[in-house]
Amino acid sequence: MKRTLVTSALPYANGPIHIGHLAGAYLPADIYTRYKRLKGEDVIHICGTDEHGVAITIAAEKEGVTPRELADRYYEIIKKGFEGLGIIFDNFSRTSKPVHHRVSREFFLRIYEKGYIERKDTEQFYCPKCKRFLPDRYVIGTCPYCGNPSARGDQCEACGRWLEPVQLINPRCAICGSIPELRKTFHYYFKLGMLEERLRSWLEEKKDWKANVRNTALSWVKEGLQDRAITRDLEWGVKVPLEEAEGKVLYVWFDAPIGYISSTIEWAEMKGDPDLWKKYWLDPETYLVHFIGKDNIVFHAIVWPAMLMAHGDFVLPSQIPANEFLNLMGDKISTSRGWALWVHELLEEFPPDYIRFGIASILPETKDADFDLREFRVRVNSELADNIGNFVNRTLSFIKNYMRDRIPHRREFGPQEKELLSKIEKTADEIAGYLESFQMRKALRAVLDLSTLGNQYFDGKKPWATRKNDEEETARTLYTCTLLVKSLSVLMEPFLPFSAEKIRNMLGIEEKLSWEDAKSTEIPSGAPLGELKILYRKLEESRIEDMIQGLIRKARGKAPEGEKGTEEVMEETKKVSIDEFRKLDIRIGKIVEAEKVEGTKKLLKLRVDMGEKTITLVAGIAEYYRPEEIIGFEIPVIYNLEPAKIRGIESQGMLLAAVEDGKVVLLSPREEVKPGTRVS
Ligand code: B3M
Ligand code: ZN
Repeated sequence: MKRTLVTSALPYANGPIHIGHLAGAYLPADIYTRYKRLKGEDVIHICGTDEHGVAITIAAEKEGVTPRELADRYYEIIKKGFEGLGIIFDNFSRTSKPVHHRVSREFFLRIYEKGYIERKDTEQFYCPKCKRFLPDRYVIGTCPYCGNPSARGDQCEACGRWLEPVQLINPRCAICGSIPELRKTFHYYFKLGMLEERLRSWLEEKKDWKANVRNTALSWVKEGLQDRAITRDLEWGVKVPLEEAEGKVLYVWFDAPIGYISSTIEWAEMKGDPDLWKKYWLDPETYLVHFIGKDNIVFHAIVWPAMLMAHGDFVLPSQIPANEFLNLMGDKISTSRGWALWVHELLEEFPPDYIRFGIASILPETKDADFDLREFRVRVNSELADNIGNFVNRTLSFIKNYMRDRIPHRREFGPQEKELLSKIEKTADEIAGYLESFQMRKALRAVLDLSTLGNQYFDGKKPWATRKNDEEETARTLYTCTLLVKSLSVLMEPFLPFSAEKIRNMLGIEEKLSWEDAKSTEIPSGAPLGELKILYRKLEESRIEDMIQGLIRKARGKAPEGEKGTEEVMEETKKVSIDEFRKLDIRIGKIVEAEKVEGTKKLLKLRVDMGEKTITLVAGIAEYYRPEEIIGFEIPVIYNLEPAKIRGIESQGMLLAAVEDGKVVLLSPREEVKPGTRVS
């Protein structure tokens, strides 16, 4: 039987998980694993937190805690978030655990002994003020490739390139801002060049990979692979297992992927069968699938396979279905700007299946996607509530109300039933095919289409009419609908596990169903239904609008550099004193220029004459007003608001407008006044 080892990228334990992370790796990985499990295949899903490296130490320094304290805190938050969403791991480990340190050191030693690692003298930045070496993100400067002035020493966020700190132009210490000096040190280099040929032909063969992943990796290999330092002068991390290397730890991108192995080993130990991990990692028949976001492609498709090749014992990845990025409301997700939806917060707003559904239906599988809360609401209401929810609830309530609450007995199927049943069978295979090839969106679409067919069948058969004079026909209809309800509960389970279980409870099915059960034409006839519950409630517009306003307020409350941490803006509307109100400097301004903000659907950039000067505002009104029609409008502006960077543009105030059911309506004085006139 096919054996599958699924991994999801190990999240850094330096903050909670947001929807971008979910869309990149965790949700598709969970959908895939759940599907394999329903198929009855041997599959495990392995993950854990990535707790080393400069991403952790910098965050810890900023919060004034130790790296361990930081990691302890976020490990719990991240783990709880996944649990709340029903993302199931067979093991969710931590790279700070002894087992991981041991396995990483053994890995290093093995490839060191095989000659793939070389010690080299080198120069490295050292901050004379902080009195320490500055690896990776401890240095910021200008990217030598694209000119981004705030590139980090390990990677440039603007152009995506993997950098060495010494490549930066104008380097500065990220902590104190001093100009660092170069000091002599030595490091251990992984001789990637030795594996270049092997990597290239291995990648060439991966014709079944997603094009973006294979092309990116191949083009990088073709540029030629340089030796890379895989150690750092740092306290926090996996100690280099060589006596001469006192004070050095492994580079986080060297030890982190080894976490996939150490987490599997820990899992086997916890199961009381310490050798169990071997059948996953040592048997070449294992199908190893790494779910990641696209920023991790080079490490998973080049460096990690090279490490595995150098080591020699372990299986190589079979698939790396990397997803593209997810944006939020037309703008890039940015934790430092506060522009993100966090899992733990979303779970307070919505049932987990709503969140899973909202993201699964727009997964960035082939290109970047956008999570828009308004579209999310429409989709939940029309697809979950009006389509699946409606079909399940109308079927089961009919049985409850008119069929003595018992699942009807099977009758001979007519042509319509046969057609529907063959459609169910075909769709189940189709969905399986989509899931096998990582096309989760299409798979979900097919589930929804099947439910649409169910609704059409129900409408066409009119059981509410036939029940008055044709018991036979009514039973046939409801038997068939119930079959489809059961099938849906199986086919939707990878996406909507909580509702799938609810449905089975309503059907009174206690045993675990398998993928094949989606196609069977058997249901527990004569059995009473469980307690009926509304499957999905519609989302109200006002709730979504409140969330959007909260998001905007939060992003505004953030310092542009995000230095302040995640302080929450008070959300509840409290009474304000007259003094508090007077702090607001509201004035009338006149719009003199307006243009769309490139790459967004909702934003306009305005130049507003305030009398004494002209200021720039970024406003989310592009869906309601065309730039040319608002020139000359007079609008109230909060004039003394802390400026905020929106899409790289400094917005120097905020316009006030009426928001009616989500629609923005601009306000103006009844008669024209001079620009700069105060509102009080
Ligand atoms: N922690 C990077 C990230 O969170 C990294 C992934 C490691 S996977 C082995 O983007
Ligand atoms: Zn760059």
